[in-house]
Amino acid sequence: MGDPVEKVRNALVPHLEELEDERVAVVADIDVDGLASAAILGHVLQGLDLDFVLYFSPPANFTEVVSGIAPECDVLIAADLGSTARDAVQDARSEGCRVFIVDHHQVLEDVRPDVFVHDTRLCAAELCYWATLDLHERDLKLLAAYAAFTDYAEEHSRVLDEVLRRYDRRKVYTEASLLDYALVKMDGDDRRELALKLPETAVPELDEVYELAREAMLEEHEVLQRAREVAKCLEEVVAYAIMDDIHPAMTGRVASHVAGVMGTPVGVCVRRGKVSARVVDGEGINVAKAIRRAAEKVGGKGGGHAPAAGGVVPESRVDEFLRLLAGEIKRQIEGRTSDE
Ligand SMILES: [Mn+2]
Repeated sequence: MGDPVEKVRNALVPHLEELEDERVAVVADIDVDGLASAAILGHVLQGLDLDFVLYFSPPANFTEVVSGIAPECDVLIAADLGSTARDAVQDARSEGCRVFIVDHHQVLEDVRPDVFVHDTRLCAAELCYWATLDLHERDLKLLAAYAAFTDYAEEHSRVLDEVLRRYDRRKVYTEASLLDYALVKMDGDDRRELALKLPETAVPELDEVYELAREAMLEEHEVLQRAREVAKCLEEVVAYAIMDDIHPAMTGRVASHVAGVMGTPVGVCVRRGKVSARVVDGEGINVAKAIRRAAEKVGGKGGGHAPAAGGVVPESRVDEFLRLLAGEIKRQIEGRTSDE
């Protein structure tokens, strides 16, 4: 596969440099990876003196958000999104919009953007970082490093490596975590404002980040306490909590927490038919694959990364889905054991 950094280095530069009067829209995911991607792309587009707007969308709303934006722009850049959105990309292109995608999610269908910067080994912000490197007027490594950490994309990250040689890891991880929590309490306007500030302003200087992070941490504390009370176990391999009233950004945190508390390799949180799953201990388990197979059997769908994935299933069939999922995980574990 080659070195991912060399593969994407400056890949976006010629495509951005040839833009002049085009209206550019950046659509990024709502987590730190999306925020840092938007911050890096925003910095570059500003430097090129282009007309651009930053938008944020969770993956589940991407198609809808794109259909609203596409008529208003000439170039659409999807960051940390898009790899699984064939129809949205097609629709935008048929509106006369050129589509650039910078993403690290697994490609399951034939998406055909005009420009595709893709590698599953680096987080999207790091792909944005390397793909625009020669256009940076400031050092943006720290932003990409925050995302590599919060997206669990540390293994192949070159920016995180370089940043940790320069700074103590407590600084890097604390700032990344503060952003991660604060984002839970932010709306689209807050995120846009923050993404535009970040290339110029250090996280410790951002009062709003501390205030919102504290609110989110308190909420998480309360949610995890309740999760422990409702958590149940299936086949000794999956722990799950069904919590319909929590903030959507809390589901991944609940999933890993219940697994840790119950001592299972996989944790799941279900919120109104939306599923989040995390592998906490179980090398070789592919929870994205397990979710996809179990969800399809109950008329839902799913996907993501091997250690962290999500899906949507009909609310009336959640119990059935969870049993199927536990069966899939169990099969994966047993398959692996028999290979050894
Ligand atoms: Mn990401």
